[in-house]
Amino acid sequence: MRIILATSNKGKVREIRELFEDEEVIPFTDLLGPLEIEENGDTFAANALIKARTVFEALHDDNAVVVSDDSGISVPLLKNEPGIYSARYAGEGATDRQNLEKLVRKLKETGFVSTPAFYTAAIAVVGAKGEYVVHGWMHGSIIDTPRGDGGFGYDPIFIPEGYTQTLGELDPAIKRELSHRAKALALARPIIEMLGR
Ligand code: ITT
Repeated sequence: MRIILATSNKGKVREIRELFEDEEVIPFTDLLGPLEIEENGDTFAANALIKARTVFEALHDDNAVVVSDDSGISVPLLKNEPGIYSARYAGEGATDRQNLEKLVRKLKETGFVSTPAFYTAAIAVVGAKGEYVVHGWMHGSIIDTPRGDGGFGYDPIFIPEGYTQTLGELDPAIKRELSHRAKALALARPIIEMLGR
């Protein structure tokens, strides 16, 4: 089955490919080139739908099944910041490192060295036969000192529940099993298969 991914984030593309290793996974940019997508929704689900719909409409192919991922990290101590603003926490066009550094700075301001946090992923699946959104979560904590360079984004400061190492340090197989993305994609799989038939 062919899955078109509505994302430009290389970390997401890598992880989704690993989780769908028996399927053909194509980033939309390979087919359409760069596309301006305005993520102006106020939830992960709304933004995931905006991305998948925009790519589906641009493809003009009723057989296409488009999958998007809108995700982020939320820290209850910081009123659930950065949440849906995770990719632009340090400003529009900020790098993963700049966003992570801002979160470390905010955590340090509270005086805590560690605090609970969770990742959310909303996965939208859009095809000619319908539109669906599912979610997955991964709970754990963030720390004030990045460790390891595995994963992407906020992974060097995120320790999943039940572990002592960050996702930057842990074997990627552990993230593949536990992650918000893996959980949402497990729910999305039968939907993708149904829409792709
Ligand atoms: P697309 O919209 O093109 O998919 P994006 O990076 O802009 O790419 P989002 O708007 O969904 O995607 O922002 C997600 C941000 O949340 C991302 O930039 C990371 O900083 C963070 N994030 C999401 N999942 C993550 C993960 O598994 N590990 C680390 N950081 C993650």
